[in-house]
Amino acid sequence: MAIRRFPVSPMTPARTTTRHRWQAGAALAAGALLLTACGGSSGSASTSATPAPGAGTSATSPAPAGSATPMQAGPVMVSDQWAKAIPDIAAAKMTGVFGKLKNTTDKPITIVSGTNSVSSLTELHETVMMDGSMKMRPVAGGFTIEPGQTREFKPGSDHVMVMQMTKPLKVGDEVTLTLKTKEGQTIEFTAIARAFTGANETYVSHTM
Ligand SMILES: [Cu+2]
Repeated sequence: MAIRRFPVSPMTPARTTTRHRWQAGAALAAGALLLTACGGSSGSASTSATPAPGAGTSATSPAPAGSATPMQAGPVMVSDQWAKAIPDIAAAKMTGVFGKLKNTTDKPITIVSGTNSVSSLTELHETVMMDGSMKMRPVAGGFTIEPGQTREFKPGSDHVMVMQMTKPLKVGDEVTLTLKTKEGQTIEFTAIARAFTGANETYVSHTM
């Protein structure tokens, strides 16, 4: 199994080309690093006790102006979209993009792939409990959104992972995602990078 702990670095460059199964919760520091790297992991209380930073209006992670303007993008209405700023890619060459996607069509859609404007690799990730800790991994089969339903992408849960970054993503920088559905639709929207420091503290405390 490709599972390891990472007391210092969340990921080596070599692993970014395959997958990352991270062991969150090993230590407070490890959890903080994980969030720095990926913006998405959680402890066992992920769905019940963790606030939703993606909501965009929480006190701990206020949205920069203009970062969460709802917009129609193909078959979905996108709202509260944001990306986690990565000021130092020496520690992490990836980040998460989050937001709420509402299927405004009358048919189910399944997001199966994507590209982004700041790196060469985009993955669709889920966060799952495995062997007693939370790990992120590419989701099998994509993300399905039923007609009229909203799927929220947020830290500690489903998210879009921007990988193999070659330069920092500073607060206020933009990431444009172009997602493709199994049905052939395109969902393109831009998320603005937000500092996630304050929310991290709350988040890690729940994680641990
Ligand atoms: Cu991820």
